[in-house]
Amino acid sequence: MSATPRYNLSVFRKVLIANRGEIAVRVIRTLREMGIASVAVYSDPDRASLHVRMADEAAHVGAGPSGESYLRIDRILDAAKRHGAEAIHPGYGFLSENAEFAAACEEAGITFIGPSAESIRMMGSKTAARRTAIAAGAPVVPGIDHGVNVEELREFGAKHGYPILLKAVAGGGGKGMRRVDREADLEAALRDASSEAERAFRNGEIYVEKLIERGRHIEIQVLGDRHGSMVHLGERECSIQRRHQKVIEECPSPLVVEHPEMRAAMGAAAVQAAVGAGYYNAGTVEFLVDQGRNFYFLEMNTRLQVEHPVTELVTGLDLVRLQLEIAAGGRLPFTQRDVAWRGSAIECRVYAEDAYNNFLPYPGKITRLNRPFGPGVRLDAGVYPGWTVPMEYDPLLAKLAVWAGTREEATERMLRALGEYDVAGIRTNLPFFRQILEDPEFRAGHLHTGFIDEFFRRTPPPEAPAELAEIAALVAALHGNGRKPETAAPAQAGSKWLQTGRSDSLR
Ligand code: MV4
Repeated sequence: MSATPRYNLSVFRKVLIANRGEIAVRVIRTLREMGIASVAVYSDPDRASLHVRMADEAAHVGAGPSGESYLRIDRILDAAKRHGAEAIHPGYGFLSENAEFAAACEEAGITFIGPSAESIRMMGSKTAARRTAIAAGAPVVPGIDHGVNVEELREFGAKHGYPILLKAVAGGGGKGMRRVDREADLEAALRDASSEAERAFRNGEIYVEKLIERGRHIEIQVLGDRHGSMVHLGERECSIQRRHQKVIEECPSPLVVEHPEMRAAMGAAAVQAAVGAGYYNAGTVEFLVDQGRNFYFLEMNTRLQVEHPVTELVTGLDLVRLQLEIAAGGRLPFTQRDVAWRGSAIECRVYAEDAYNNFLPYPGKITRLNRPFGPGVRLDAGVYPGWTVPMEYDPLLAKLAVWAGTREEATERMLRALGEYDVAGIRTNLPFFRQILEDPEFRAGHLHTGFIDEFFRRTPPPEAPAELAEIAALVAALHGNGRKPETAAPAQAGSKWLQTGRSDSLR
């Protein structure tokens, strides 16, 4: 008896995932649904990781530090060849936005599941991206589209006024950014930004934009095939970030719900910018929206994003499946008119970090894990009970996403799911989400890039869990100071909580 033939014999038979953790698991799941064999790669500390257990095959690619494993182009390609993979999905992070890697894949006759090396390279230069957006007719923040010196900065400040924002040409994700409020601070700020950029990207070039305060970070998902079709899949609101790490994302944006015409306007601008870059596969165009609801192109991410599940929940599409079909030369199976948005989705990024101690990474062994299930709950996780979260990598454990008919219902559903979520052995940022979701400003949809800062200033620290209170009581008893156990731990957490808020962002 032969197995039932799968529909998509024209896609790939075997795909290697050049990543780890929850995103590798995410990709493996779609590969399995499509009847495509999966090859995981792993480093020494990832030998027993979930993605390795779930894949059909696995290849060891080196030691713990990513520079010796997940960033080794030669070893990844070698693994793909040895295992007979026809294509590589890069996930996010690691080699996903490395033009050299995309080129090396194609050179080796292996399909890179993403855009061309040329598109990656172009968008990797934030000034080239600005020029492309301008040429395509997308609005950009007033700025200078090339690396600048202090004289050019002075001139820009005098012409446009302060505050201004220095940014790294090779940057992205907030590294090498400096807010400047007055001309007297320019020289030192340029020096700092440039040396930070040099260290992070080995490129110290800096450009400048007018700073938009309390803007909203709203991004548009785009999807293009290699036959010239491009659509947008609507927006994600990502304004809730701390230290340029997104914490909560949602679709739709509460602002777009109030002003529905914004979706088509931002969508059209994103599609124009992507078409202008000769883009194909999945990509994300980031916009900043000011208080007058003007939107400006910021940059384009040439990969699948961490927060893609909220778009999937609301559009009903599988972005990884579409990425695979497009990479295999397929046409987009729908047009812009067919894309529909239904309900509301929210995602929380669950990290192994101590919400009571300045969000310090807190890896270790997961001794107990009870996960949320039920209506409208989606959990993209890369962990299992008994597994030790390694300290070498980003401590993202899981993405908890919920879908419901409205934002209010989604918020209640998230709170319910968070209540079911129980992790022991390590610390997580789960208590922090409960507080944000109960925050009146969050509930009202009043989101902006300064949200977390202001939240820390107006919100008392979360109640420390019972264990912490018990330890505090024990310590208090040992010292015989007669302090009330209930107040000891939260009071201590309180100082760290506020300290976190103070050091955060650009407002
Ligand atoms: C900005 C900005 C305000 N004005 N550019 C952050 C990362 C990168 N993608 C671009 N980012 C920003 N660029 C101008 N001209 C605000 C952000 C920004 C941000 C700044 C501080 C704290 C949190 C933020 C979250 C999203 C975007």
